[in-house]
Amino acid sequence: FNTPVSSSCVRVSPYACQRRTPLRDINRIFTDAFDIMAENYEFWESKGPRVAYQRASAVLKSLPFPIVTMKDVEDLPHLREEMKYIIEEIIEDRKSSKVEEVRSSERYKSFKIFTSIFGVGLKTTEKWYRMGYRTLEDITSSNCLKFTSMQKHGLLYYEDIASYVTKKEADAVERLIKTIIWGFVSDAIVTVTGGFRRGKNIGHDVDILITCPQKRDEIQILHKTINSLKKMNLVLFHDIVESTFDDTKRPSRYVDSLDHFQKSFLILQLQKEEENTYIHKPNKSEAQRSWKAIRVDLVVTPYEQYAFAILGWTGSQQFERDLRRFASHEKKMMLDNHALYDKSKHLQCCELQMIVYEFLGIG
Ligand code: TTP
Ligand code: MN
Ligand code: MN
Ligand code: MN
Repeated sequence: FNTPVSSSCVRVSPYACQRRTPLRDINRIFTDAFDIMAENYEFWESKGPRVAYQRASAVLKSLPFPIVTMKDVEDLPHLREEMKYIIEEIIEDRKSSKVEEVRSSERYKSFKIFTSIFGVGLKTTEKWYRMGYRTLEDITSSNCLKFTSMQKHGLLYYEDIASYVTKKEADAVERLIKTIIWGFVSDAIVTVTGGFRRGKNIGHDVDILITCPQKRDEIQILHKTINSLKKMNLVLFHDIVESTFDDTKRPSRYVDSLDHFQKSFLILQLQKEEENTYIHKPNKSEAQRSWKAIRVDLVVTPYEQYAFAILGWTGSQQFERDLRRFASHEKKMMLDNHALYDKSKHLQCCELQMIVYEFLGIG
């Protein structure tokens, strides 16, 4: 037996990067509720409340004990009164009326579907919703909507992409990409990041970071890799974004800003190794195919920025946000996916993210 952990002996840091968060979330009933609230605020583009709910959800995800009474949450950071009210409702009748109202609202349901289409963001979703579209069928059967190439492919492989990528499939993608890249740069470093690096066994895509010690060798890797994948007929869609990194510029102060690495958002065709690769019950067309469409992000970085890129691409979103907030508020430094900046000093060449942690004083 494990010693039961109670709320009275747990101190929770206000920074996600100073907390240990178990993979299995024992307070899922509460965190799901908060995640829905956060998502809904995101759909309304209300950044403040969205971040507040994400932060509160992350606090609850780190708890080593299940919430049973209001006493369990009274000393926790980032929990606002309205959030405590939701917790109270759930403790009392297993659900919150406020959250159920959101979950069943037409707007939330449509936004959830539209934003889950690869290539469709909030702007497009809002436009479609304003035009009166509500379901996926409304979108696919419309004759007056124009789609980008990304969206066309997102709709074409919607079911595959909406079903989760399993760890096994991620491993297969990793092997494939490594074999190709090592064929032309034998000392390239290839690392799976994102949710899988955090130990999750499912994800919505496979995030892969690539670098090599030989300076400037990395520049051709992405194009060569995609050409090889194309020759093998494995590319269903690709979109290459070239690097926009400018080392004369300071990092963005904005903690949620994106990075400037060269990258590609792909849909690859992966041969099914076994029958049961779907978490959900596969529909007819999926079941008939011998392959599954998988979303893959490939990111190429200069060698001296690799540690920061790995750190930034591992997530979770809340961990990254708090790591940056911690660096700036507690250490007066700036951290982004490219470097850690100490005012004028420019720290790079870190081989390991541990060095970054050490520098920030995080255990
Ligand atoms: P995601 O792949 O969106 O998320 P995830 O891997 O944590 O979860 P999922 O299973 O749903 O895929 O992003 C991975 C991390 O990469 C996330 O912490 C945000 C970060 N990221 C950047 O740093 N820069 C970028 O340009 C993008 C797109 C993501
Ligand atoms: Mn991911
Ligand atoms: Mn994601
Ligand atoms: Mn990704």
